[in-house]
Amino acid sequence: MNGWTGQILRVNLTAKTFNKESFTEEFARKWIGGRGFAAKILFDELAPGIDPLGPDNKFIVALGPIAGIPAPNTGKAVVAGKSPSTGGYGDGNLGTRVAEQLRKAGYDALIVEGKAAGPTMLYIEDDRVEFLPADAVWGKGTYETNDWIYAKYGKGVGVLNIGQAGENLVRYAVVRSLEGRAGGRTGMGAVMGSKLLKAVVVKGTKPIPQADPDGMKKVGMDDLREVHRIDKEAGWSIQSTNGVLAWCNEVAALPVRNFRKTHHADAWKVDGERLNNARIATYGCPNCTMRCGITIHDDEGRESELDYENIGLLGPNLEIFDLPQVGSLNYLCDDYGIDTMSGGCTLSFYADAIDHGAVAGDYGFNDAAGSKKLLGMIARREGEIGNILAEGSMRAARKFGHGSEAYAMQVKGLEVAAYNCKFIPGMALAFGVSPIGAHHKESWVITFELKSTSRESYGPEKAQKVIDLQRIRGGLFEYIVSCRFPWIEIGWGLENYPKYFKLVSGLDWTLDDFWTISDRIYSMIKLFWLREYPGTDRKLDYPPAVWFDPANADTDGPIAGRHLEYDKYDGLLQHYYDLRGYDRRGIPTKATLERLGVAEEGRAAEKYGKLT
Ligand code: PTT
Ligand code: SF4
Repeated sequence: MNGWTGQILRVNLTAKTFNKESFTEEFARKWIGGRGFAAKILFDELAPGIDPLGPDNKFIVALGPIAGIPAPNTGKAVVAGKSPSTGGYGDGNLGTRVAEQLRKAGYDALIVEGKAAGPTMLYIEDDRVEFLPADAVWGKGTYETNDWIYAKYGKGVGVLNIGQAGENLVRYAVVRSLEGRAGGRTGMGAVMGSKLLKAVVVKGTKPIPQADPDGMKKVGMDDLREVHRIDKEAGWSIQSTNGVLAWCNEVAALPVRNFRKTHHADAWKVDGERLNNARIATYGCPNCTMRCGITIHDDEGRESELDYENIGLLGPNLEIFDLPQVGSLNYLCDDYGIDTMSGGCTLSFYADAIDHGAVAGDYGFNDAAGSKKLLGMIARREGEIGNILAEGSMRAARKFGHGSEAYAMQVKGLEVAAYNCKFIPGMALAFGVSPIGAHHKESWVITFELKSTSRESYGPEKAQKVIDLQRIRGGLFEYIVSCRFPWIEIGWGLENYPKYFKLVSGLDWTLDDFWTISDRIYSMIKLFWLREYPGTDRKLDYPPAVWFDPANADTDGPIAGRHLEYDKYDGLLQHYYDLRGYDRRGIPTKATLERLGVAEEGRAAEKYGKLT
């Protein structure tokens, strides 16, 4: 089957067995790969209500038709499972050699089931699968684990591994790869840990089936060079993702002091220019010619690779404006395998809760030493507070009480990315309706909102833009599986992706064909949530309450006195539902499901909430 290997590898850790399963062309065309495959498999195979940290959950690695093919930025993989942080569908996307190696081994996806009897490393080489003891690195960080694996197999293999946070079931533990990369902030590291799966190592030697391999090779190599040229000309990778920090500060969108403030006079100390000046090395994912991993020496002299999200949430949001100190917090998150974003938001929530008298504690903002100590306690679930914070801000708030849930910066249990939406309605909607919790990956509508339309508006144009971006970002790039940065950051045209798709699969599709796939996947993920949260309603799609609170409005700067308004937000949410064909509870209607080819899944979910 050109474009797909046509095989999924299913591994059972309890029984130490594995099967190679074929899928049909119809399945491939309907779900394409990556998030599409993962969501469909999880919907079909997980009984609603299972414990995400129990053996019934599944850990999935899913690739798409262009993943691993030499072409712009295709060294990416989706990791997915039922999320321990949200209890809904969860996934993440990370740069890794697994993308290429798993496909060369002959698989478009890996499904890991059950629970091992002891710490295990899964080794996959083409048709061979080995269940190897990982006791030597259980309890170790991801850097040491990576080195241990590389020493055994060399650096060419694909590796996914977890640190102490995943082992100890921290609900926002990530999966790590290639030393600088991390993914699955919805807790996919904890899903691995719950299965006693320390690492997955993959080596493949077979060709990836393609309709026109010579054509793909030529176009792919030419385009890699062209992307490199455009990036050099545009200069994006000089500051990479952190180029946005100064702008966020200027437009009052920076998270400062647990999102209480939106800008800070010291923000420049951790901006893109300072980051570039401190650069000691640059890392990138496989098949990438616009490498964005800017690495600096942290306060302890270790190498730490920093992105905007990591800096925003471990820096200004904790009122730490010292780049090497932020680097240290980031290094610890990487080594323990803690999501920098949820980790940063959970720490800032704790400091805020102490400030507001919800809990007593010896911690506060601008406390780098205390933050380092707490990250270690979280990773080990040490002491009462380490254990509470390992649960994330939503569950910690429920424990602390005193109204603290209002300023736990999360949606559906996943902490908010580094965009302070105190007065940015469209971006607040993007967080609210993201299918995995408050992640910016689905729809980064903020630049459209602040540059092309009115910030004040709660109009349908914003809801439409959120949908357009979801189709591209949470859709196309997550199921064809490649990095979206060439498109979003340097303007690499979307029309290139149907072109690559045709070269590998032989199918001549338009972008509109892809948008139908995106809408299908979003609708099915909504059904996944409905089954987990029976009787679900629109309140699940609301951003944190503090953004609506007049008492929390800025006292100075560009949005002084402004805040989100409930009625207007609710109207914006309704525009979104109407445009998507969802009912007032945010559930796709029967007609929508029928149109998108997911009526059968709708019937399977119907007993958890009547469809209209
Ligand atoms: C992503 C989230 C992000 S999004 C960042 S920085 W970003 C944080 N990175 C972390 C990290 O590092 N270490 C750590 N311990 N925790 C971390 N948590 C945070 O995780 C990432 C890049 C980036 S950098 C982004 S936006 C883009 N994301 C893409 C995406 O989601 N899909 C896609 N098709 N292409 C993308 N390209 C870009 O990739 P999650 P990565 Mg990560 C060290 O996965 O769960 O979605 O969380 O993927 O390979 O590290 O690259 O300013
Ligand atoms: Fe990886 Fe950055 Fe390249 Fe994307 S642009 S593939 S995140 S190195």
